[in-house]
Amino acid sequence: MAAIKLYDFASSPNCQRVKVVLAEKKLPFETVPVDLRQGDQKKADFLKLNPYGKVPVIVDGTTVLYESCIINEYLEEKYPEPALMPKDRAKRAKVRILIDYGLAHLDSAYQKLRQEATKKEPEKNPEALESAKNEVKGLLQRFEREIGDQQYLAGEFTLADADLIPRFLRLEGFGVLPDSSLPRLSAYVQRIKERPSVKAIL
Ligand SMILES: N[C@@H](CCC(=O)N[C@@H](CS)C(=O)NCC(=O)O)C(=O)O
Repeated sequence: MAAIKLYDFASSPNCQRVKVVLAEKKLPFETVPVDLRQGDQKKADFLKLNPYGKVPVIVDGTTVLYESCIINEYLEEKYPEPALMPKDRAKRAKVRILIDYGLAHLDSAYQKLRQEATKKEPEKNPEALESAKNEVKGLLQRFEREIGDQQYLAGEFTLADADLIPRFLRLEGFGVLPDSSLPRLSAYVQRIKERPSVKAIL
């Protein structure tokens, strides 16, 4: 079986979530670097693979796919062992709700925070940054409740953990996590960082 090709930019969170799943499933893959700073993702050859002009893209035999969460669903279906989705249909739906919450529902607050956190000095605005952090922390309470006394977001390690860990790592970088108002989520992020699949993207 030819190795899966991953068109990758090392620090891209969207690529990282695919790398976590490839590693969890121990699937051999080769990375094809795409230099986003040079605009490689907008070149004609790359646009043939992904008309959106973004990474990640995977090529698995004759299958070419983009959109990181969709790639991960494909990998789960095609390479079902070890399973990263629950057997129960309703629980699988719940995993997808968590992913949607963390990536889509939380996104506008996350983007606001990212904008504030990455401003350079004289534009920096400490009040606006604090307020953006607090808004995200409020939304993260959902995960605090979901984790409860479980190890991972949906009990066992699932696609929810793989898909959301790059975002939680960014939130650490922005100083939102760890936080005393989010003790379970903070401990969870430390715990998940011990998994070899996550260590590999740190
Ligand atoms: N929804 C897409 C987003 C992909 C995405 O935004 N990739 C970024 C890197 S993290 C990218 O390629 N940006 C380059 C650009 O937009 O030109 C996914 O989940 O794969």
